[in-house]
Amino acid sequence: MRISGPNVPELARTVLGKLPAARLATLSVARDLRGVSLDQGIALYYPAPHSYTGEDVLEFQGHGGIAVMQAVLAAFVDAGARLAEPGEYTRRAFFNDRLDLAQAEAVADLIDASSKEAARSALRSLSGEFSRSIEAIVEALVELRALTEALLDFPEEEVDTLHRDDAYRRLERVRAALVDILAKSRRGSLLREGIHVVIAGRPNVGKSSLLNRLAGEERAIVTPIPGTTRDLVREDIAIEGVPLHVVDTAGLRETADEVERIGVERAWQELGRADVVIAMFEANTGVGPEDQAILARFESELPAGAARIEVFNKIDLCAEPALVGDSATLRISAKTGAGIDHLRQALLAAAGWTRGGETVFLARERHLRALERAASHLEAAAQEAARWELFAEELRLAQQALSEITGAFTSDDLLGEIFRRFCIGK
Ligand SMILES: Nc1nc2c(ncn2[C@@H]2O[C@H](COP(=O)(O)OP(=O)(O)O)[C@@H](O)[C@H]2O)c(=O)[nH]1
Ligand SMILES: [Mg+2]
Repeated sequence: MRISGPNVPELARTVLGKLPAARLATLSVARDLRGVSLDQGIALYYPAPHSYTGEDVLEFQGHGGIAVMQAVLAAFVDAGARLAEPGEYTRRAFFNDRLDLAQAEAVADLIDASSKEAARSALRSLSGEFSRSIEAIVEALVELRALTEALLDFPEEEVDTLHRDDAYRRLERVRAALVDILAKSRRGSLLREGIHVVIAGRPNVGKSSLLNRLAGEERAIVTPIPGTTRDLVREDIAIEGVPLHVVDTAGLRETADEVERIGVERAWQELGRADVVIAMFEANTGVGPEDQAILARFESELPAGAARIEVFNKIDLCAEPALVGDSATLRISAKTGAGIDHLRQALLAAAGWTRGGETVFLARERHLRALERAASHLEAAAQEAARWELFAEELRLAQQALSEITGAFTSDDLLGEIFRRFCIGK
């Protein structure tokens, strides 16, 4: 249980009988207002400002169990405390300057992390590494703006080339730094959001078998009967810590069967939202006319940025299965598992994930948009040769976009939105 605010000393005296010494684990008994013992546990007192929220904080560790916990909670509430709202501790930490906004978001991301890699990136943001690299750019921008203000005071003819060159050199450095952060953030956002992978192809090529193989369990029904899969089957898997949302679809074909027809429609809808499409064929028959028709329709139905991986399945039925891992097209057997590791790597590569221990920032969509906006303002500034007013304005807008990330410049609506998504007690 965690309590924060100026009344903490008084609440501790009422419920625990005493205020524990600062930061010293203290065996305490919690009692209700009538003096009935409820639980015995460890109390910890963190006087302001050296606490998570920056206020006086008391933590009580009881034995657990819902009834006991609720009784102790009720005792604190009877003594004058109120229940916390979702994310309220972190919100107070933000308003008391214990954390900036990107760090506050990292708290939620750390709790929600679905893999070790995502957790590590969230912790990096929480420690302030992401914020510091943003701040560094903001500082460089502030210097550049000051320099530009000085240039504004002179008529263009009198601005010496030395100053002008200096301004452009600085701008280029800031742009390069921003490009670097953006790349790290885009990669990191894959860890947070995951990749939407859709398996598609004509009936019976082995799509459901592949989903099961990737999932490591029998998720979708597999039979030799074409048209077995009629609805979407979704499965979340992780490759090297990157979450993949894999969707198996009904085989794409014209059909008179009403249920199957709806399934095929859903498959096309799902394809329209894919990050990566696995286009599946049979290795022993190759790309036939039905496959050609599907490929042709891909051109108009797949989203512009979607990556496509062509996979030939059932190589165990082929004469020369040795061709596994051939670079251009992937040859696999969903049945034996041959080539599946290559496919896993291809999926990560198609999504833009690069292997290795490099730094990535577990950026949110919000951060990416702000970074992209800043980048486009800097781009615009670079186009403004010698119109210093416009140059200065673009720099100002870029700085503003970046400041939204750390919360130096953020609307109340956005703050409400961010903290509402926390769980209670964080
Ligand atoms: N020999 C062989 N058979 C496969 C392979 N993958 C799938 N099959 C078989 O092909 C048939 C159709 O598979 P299924 O996964 O249901 O295909 P879907 O219609 O594309 O989902 C089933 O009988 C599977 O056992 C493979 O790699 N090798
Ligand atoms: Mg199927």
